[in-house]
Amino acid sequence: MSLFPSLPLLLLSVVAASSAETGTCEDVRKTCPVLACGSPGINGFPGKDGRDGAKGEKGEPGQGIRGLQGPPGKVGPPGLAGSPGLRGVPGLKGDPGTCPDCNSDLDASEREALKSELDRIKKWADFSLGRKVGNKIFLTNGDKLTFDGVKTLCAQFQASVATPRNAEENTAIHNLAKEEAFLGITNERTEGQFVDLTGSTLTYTNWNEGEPNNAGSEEHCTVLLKNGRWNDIKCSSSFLAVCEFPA
Ligand code: FUC
Ligand code: CA
Repeated sequence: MSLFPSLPLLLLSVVAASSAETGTCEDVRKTCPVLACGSPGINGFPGKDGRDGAKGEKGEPGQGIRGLQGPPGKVGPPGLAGSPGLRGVPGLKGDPGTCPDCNSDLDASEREALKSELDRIKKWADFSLGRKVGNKIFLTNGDKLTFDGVKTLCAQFQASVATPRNAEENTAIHNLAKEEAFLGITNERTEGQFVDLTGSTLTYTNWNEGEPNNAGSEEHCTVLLKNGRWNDIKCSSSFLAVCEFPA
């Protein structure tokens, strides 16, 4: 059993002691002066905790050393698109346009006059150049170019690289060309199969003895030799440019 009395018993003894001090002893003393009072009882236990007090005022800032600055935060989301810029300055005036049908305002007699003028100029050119064969005319400007260079040059004049379709055309080119000239014949697409520049199989050939031999495995173009026969040759070499025009 505990050495201490139970709580109700303890409270009872405190009340009894207090009552004895405030009332009964004085009363006794008045009526009985010879009777001595007892000593005061012991203090009771502290009461229960009171309610929380009102919140105090904010304290002074602390005195500790300021910490290091932290790393930057994450990148925020992109902002909204801005408003359109100012209108640019107007561009320069363009070149005059072409209009193939714009001569339609010529009357019939004017068109007839132009046509006959053109025919006379063509006859003059044929007579002067003397290289017309069938419906073709072969021309050179004397340039020596790579095969791609010859193709580009001829295309600039709505012409194509000279391509003899028969002995007569071959002779016409031979008479015109005083040096070895590229012909419009290659096997760039399929080794061993020479074709014209439209990709069509040749119906006329005039290879020199032992040609085409694809020397060095890099001869995919064709030149007209000084003897009038053909040799396969490197396309990157430069030879005379001869173009053929419809006449
Ligand atoms: C012959 C030709 C070649 C080249 C070389 C110099 O071998 O077949 O194409 O012209 O001579
Ligand atoms: Ca060859």
